[in-house]
Amino acid sequence: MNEDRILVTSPLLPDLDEFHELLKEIWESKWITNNGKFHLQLEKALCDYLGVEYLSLFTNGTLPLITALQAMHITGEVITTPYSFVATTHALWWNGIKPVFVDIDPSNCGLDPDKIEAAITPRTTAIMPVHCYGNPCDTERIQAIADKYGLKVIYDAAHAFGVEVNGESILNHGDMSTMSFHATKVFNTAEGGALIVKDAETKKRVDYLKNFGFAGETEVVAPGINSKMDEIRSALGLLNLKQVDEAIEKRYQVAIRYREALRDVIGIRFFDDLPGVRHNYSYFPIFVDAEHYGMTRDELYFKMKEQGVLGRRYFYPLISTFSTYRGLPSASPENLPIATRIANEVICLPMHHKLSDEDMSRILELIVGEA
Ligand code: T4K
Repeated sequence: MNEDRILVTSPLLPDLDEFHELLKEIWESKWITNNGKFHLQLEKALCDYLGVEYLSLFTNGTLPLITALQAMHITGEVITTPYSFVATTHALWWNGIKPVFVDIDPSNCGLDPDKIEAAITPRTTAIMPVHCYGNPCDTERIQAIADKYGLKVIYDAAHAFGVEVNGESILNHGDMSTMSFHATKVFNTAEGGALIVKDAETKKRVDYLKNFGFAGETEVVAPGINSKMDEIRSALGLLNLKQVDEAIEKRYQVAIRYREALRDVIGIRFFDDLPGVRHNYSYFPIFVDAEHYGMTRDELYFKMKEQGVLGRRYFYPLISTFSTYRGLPSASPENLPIATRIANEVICLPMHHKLSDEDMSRILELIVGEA
């Protein structure tokens, strides 16, 4: 492995001795999964940190999506975005639900509320938007449409750890929100995730569903799955939570430097902070307009790659172009012109708490020609 490579991200890891201490406790207790002490502590700590009332931990960020749909008995068609990680749409497919792709708003890369109503049919039961890169969707307009047509809203908030709008957690919008705590996320438990719900009754149901549907030693109330977070990952989460604010602050400093250096580069677009939003700087996407920049996105991407700077083209190709989905009427590029263009323009630059000034100079030199 080339030690000089700069990767798109680097996982937040706690002090190994501190982790050892918690591992010792786990070893001594001989309780390593199924609603253990650290699992309960992490659920509580995350509720406090995120400003939500009911959160259920999961083993990854995909199973809460699948479980949310199960918990609300969603069927038929669900309106969603093609501009996301495949897990968003796969969760629908695994529930036998037909995804209906709607185009995105270039100002936040989330579902475009102006285009949702035209996609609603008598079979539509829900909307599943994504707070892409942690940019908040237009939750008010999406909710107004959902209320008008009696639809549920499930936010895939995998990127939105700690994001707030006017001091309020973004996770309190819609009927449910899901999170990913994968190694590549701002906050991680190696693999992990969560489902945020609105009331104690629903949390109870979700907790049954993630434990095979067991509501007691001998009673199974639903066809559940196994998606319980174990004690080792929960302990990792508790330690990472203590340092996540510092990591977000470091990411913010990276974002500032990128923005300063790229502001006047013709043909490169990026996001600025939105008023009233506490961002988490989970990703730093740039969008390359080949005509004005003088190089295509892929030319820049591979030039960076050759030099050991491994950005990622999140989210290219669009989910709607994958073989499972491309036959759907809503998957046609004509239906998704903005998402299609943006997927061909995007590079997520390296963004993490360990990025050094030298790393950033190297990255920027490749894009701007100066450090
Ligand atoms: N919804 C949305 C909107 C999502 O973005 C995701 C996941 C999900 C749902 C599903 O959540 P999970 O079930 O995954 O919890 C990565 C992640 O695996 C995935 O979690 C994430 N989104 C997606 C956007 O990115 P890959 O295939 O790009 O990962 P990989 O292995 O290429 O890693 C990316 C870079 O991260 C590597 O270049 C190096 C670095 N890295 C990675 C790992 C795993 C490390 O430095 N250390 C590590 O341990 O999908």
